[in-house]
Amino acid sequence: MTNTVRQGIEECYMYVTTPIYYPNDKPHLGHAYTTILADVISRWFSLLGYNVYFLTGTDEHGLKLQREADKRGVSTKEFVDQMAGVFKEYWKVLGIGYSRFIRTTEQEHEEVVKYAVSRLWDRGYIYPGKYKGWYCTACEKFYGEGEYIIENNTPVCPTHRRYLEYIEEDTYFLRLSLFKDQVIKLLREGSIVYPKHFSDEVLSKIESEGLQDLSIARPKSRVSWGIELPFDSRYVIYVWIDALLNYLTGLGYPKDMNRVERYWKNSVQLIGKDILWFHTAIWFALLAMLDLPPPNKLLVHSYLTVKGQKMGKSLGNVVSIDDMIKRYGNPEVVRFIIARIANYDKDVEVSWDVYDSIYTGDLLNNYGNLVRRATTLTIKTLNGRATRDLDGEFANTIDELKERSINLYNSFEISGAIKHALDILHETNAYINRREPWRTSRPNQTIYTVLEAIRIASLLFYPIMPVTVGGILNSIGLDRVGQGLEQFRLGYVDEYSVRESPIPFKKLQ
Ligand code: ME8
Repeated sequence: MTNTVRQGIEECYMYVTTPIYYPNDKPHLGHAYTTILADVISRWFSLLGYNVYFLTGTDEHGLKLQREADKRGVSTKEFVDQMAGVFKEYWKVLGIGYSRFIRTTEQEHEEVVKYAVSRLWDRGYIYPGKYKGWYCTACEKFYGEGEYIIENNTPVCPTHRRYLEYIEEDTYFLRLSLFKDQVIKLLREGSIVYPKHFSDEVLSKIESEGLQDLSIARPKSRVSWGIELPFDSRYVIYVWIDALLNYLTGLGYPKDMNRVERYWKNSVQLIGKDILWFHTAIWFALLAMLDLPPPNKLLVHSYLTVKGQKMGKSLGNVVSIDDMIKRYGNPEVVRFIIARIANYDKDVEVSWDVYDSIYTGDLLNNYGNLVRRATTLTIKTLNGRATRDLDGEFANTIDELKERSINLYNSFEISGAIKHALDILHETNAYINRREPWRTSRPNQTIYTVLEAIRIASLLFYPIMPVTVGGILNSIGLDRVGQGLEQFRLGYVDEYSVRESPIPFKKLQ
């Protein structure tokens, strides 16, 4: 990936997406988790010079929204309009720099869904039939035998722990079964799904249960809030088919296929593991039916948990984004903590103790103190000016950590990338202690090298805390962050002009 950047940045396009969230309530820390990771990835590749298009939004159709609006006594349209605004507000506070916020109730999207479904119908991928089964409204999903739990002799949703509803109705099916071998091939041979064990999980499910045709229509008598099925007005389209297609609407499908192709080739889709099946078995098949390749990368992360249970509205154990912002007084600290704890493989338990120690250890004592120490030293011993004179030996140590961090960023391992950036700061603190620049009459080399190390670590933090890092760089005389890898070279800056000694992070109350 690094090489591609060097070859010519005008060629590099990237498409980053988050799931579109159900706006039945305000977003919680679980939604922020995926959205912050996606934003950091977007900002990282933009920093390298990629042309990144970042899509997020809200999934506004289906029974879940219809029922929630009924409960609150407002029309569904009014409700989703209001809630989409709430999501945008949160993302603004958290500095989420999306390129487009898509809503599935937009006319453009409705047209795309009708177009795509008509195409599937014309090609014979859809046929009428009857469906019987147990349905979870919270998941908007039918559960087959063996997939649900039994409590009091009644099927219960394994995710939401609530009773399933028995539904028997006429519907239309999508011939997913036709694409079974193709999906298996993509999962087995491709390196689309990361981490890989998630694709193995889907593979073994398909191998043991097959890939069943999917019911994709809901009678309006039961679900009225949805996009009408183009060839039978008694039905609306299943919310998941509607929702998945948002990723194509976001790029201008089908009107601007050049643009779709340009970005889709290098698409990076982030999801939580709860919606893995939809984004592999169903999504890959749906794309194939429309003659489109699967995404380039599907990044799947595990859950934020509270007492071992997935955090979620249905379980009533959500940690609020507001509480976290209030605690640290800076939304960018929330971004840092989330990026620092992020884990694709394992669930992460929410813990204020861990969060506090990240804040105090990494930001206040490590980063903040080093910046203060270095700037004070520059002002006291060099009148605020340090000129290029790199200590080659120490620069090598920093270089190695920097390369590791960049490589991890390029493979989407954000928390690992942060760890190496923090190591740069640790090493630099130790280097100052060893060199004691205040004791020598010629401290320029040490101080210049220290400022370079701070600059490199700051660049590595830039996608996570753009405003805070921008302020820190400013205080050492650097006005703007450039694009491309060249700026990551040690010795890149001619001269530092330190104006002030900032206090970027304050002690916790
Ligand atoms: O599933 N830990 O929307 P949704 C980690 N509309 N991530 C979490 C989380 C947790 N405890 N809770 C939520 C939907 N998330 C559909 C998606 S896409 C075409 C349609 C995050 O509001 C995580 O990204 O239920 C998860 O996949 C997503 O929110 C589910 O959001």
